[in-house]
Amino acid sequence: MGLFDKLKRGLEKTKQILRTDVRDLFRAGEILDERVLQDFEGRLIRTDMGVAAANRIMTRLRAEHGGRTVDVNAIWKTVRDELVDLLTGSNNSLWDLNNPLSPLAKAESGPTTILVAGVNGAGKTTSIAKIANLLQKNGNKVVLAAGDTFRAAAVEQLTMWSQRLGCEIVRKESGSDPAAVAYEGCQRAVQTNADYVIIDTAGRLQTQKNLMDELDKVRRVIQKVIPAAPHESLLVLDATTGQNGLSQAQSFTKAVKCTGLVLAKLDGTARGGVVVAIRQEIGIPVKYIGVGEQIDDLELFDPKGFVDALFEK
Ligand SMILES: Nc1nc2c(ncn2[C@@H]2O[C@H](COP(=O)(O)OP(=O)(O)O)[C@@H](O)[C@H]2O)c(=O)[nH]1
Ligand SMILES: [Mg+2]
Repeated sequence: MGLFDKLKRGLEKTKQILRTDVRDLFRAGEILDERVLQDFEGRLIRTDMGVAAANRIMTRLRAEHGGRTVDVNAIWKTVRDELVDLLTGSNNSLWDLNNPLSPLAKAESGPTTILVAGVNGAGKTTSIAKIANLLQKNGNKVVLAAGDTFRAAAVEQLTMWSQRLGCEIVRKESGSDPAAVAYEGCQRAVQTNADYVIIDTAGRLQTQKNLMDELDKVRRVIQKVIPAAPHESLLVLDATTGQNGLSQAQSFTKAVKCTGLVLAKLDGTARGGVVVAIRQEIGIPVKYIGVGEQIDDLELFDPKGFVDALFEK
């Protein structure tokens, strides 16, 4: 099964609401009145796109089609266009879809540092392995730093990935200071002329102040080795947690600065529409999506491709 098929499966429920439930709503030749529009809004919200996104779509629909004779194709085009705009965000300078590394910031010189955070089980360590794989496939040398020192199993998990990838890993015994591991990871990356260093961290909740402070400490300490670090600060979200994960992510990004999202497990949810809600309500670009447990199951997020998949039969 190809990556695109996996994504499509993850969108099944959302697609079903959009296609089946809405099919009879707009009748060609009738006048598009407020009753139909409100009915449509309710269905949009049920796709997990969230209220804010649904509102934006409705505003545009009203302006462009309200009170006029229904042209079903034109209505769908408006919905699709608005969805693409929503997912692209305000800065239209989206990355180059032909270059899977283009969403990632790059250091002017020396190793680029990527710090990865999120709640427990979100998919951080797996996503790190996938990103490292992507970087290596594109000719980069990568060092991993096993900064989740909270659980021994986490260090083992990342070590196993590093062996499969054939890249260096910096690790310490569990219970060590994660900032120290991150520091050494950066040092090692500089010493070995690595292109990237990716720092894993233990799962944490935005409400755990000491753990959020710990993330700040990691940032401060790595800046002693690489002043502009972290160049990229990725928040990994579990797509299967839907709207719950959303509010959690909102507070998380308020507590620590994030430059991008990785939305993991999009293959495991039937409600992929949540991507729209996440983009709209968190205001940070979704850079990659995880569509499986294997090393290649990572895709560059493509708003237009995503919307096409949503409306494809
Ligand atoms: N189906 C699926 N499973 C994933 C994906 N990403 C991670 N996982 C699984 O989710 C579980 C937790 O992942 P892990 O990377 O250990 O999460 P962490 O605690 O945030 O580091 C593991 O069983 C992973 O295999 C994904 O994109 N799709
Ligand atoms: Mg982990």
